[in-house]
Amino acid sequence: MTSGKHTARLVAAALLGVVRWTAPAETIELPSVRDNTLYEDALGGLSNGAGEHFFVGTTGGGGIRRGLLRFDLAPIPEDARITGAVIHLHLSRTPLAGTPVRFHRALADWGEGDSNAGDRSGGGAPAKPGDATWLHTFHDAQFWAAAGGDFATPASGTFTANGVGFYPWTATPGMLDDLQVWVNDPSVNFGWCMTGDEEEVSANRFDTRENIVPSNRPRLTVEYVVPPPCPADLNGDGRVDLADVSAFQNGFGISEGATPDQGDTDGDGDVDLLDYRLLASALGSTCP
Ligand SMILES: [Ca+2]
Ligand SMILES: [Ca+2]
Ligand SMILES: [Ca+2]
Repeated sequence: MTSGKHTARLVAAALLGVVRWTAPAETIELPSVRDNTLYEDALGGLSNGAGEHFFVGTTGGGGIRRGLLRFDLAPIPEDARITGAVIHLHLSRTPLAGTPVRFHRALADWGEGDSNAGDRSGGGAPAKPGDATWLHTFHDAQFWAAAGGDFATPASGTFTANGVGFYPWTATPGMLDDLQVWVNDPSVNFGWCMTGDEEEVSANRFDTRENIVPSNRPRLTVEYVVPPPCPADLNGDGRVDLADVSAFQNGFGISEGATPDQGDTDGDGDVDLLDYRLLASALGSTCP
């Protein structure tokens, strides 16, 4: 492999978050902790915080619906590297197959009050205190910067709904980025705002965490690895010093299967100058 290709592979691996630390990947399953629907409404008076469904798309009457969905990632260590995720949703009613469902990173906190639209949930119910609405993050005193919710564009991931059923959607790289940001800084985890086709009749009805059937409720499985506590301390004596540099020199050039004690400080399986950069930046420090 030429050094140019080698470097390109390293950069690609870093971008993809590919890691091969000796610690095995952990998998955790998390339930939705909050979900709601933004019902297009100039008065911001509709919500469905406690209802059994949320909506994404456009109703037969032309009203836009956007879903809000949040998972609490606190069980995952803040220094974990997210390596994969699957979001599990149950679609329980749809006007047609083949509609897009987009996940956007929500940019403001939002609430879930006691409103419950029951069987007529497509139309929403009068918003209750603390509910998210088309205008409010928390009804009736706190507002989105923009009507219809504050969320990042373009979407982090787009999928296609093809009729009623269970959807295990494998998180896209953009969604893994969202999860990584939220794990590193829980204060900005406002979950995803989900949008659909806002031009055609397309309102997909998904089941919420309040759904009477537990297996229909949204959940997220996340795979992650936790880095060794002090990756530059190659010999494990609690300090990063010249003895570690010496160990690195011995391992330098290993192209695959390297372990941390051989100098693979970044966990990608080889021992190269990227590992030395991490070692050099920690030189002289003691481990926590
Ligand atoms: Ca809810
Ligand atoms: Ca050491
Ligand atoms: Ca390496």
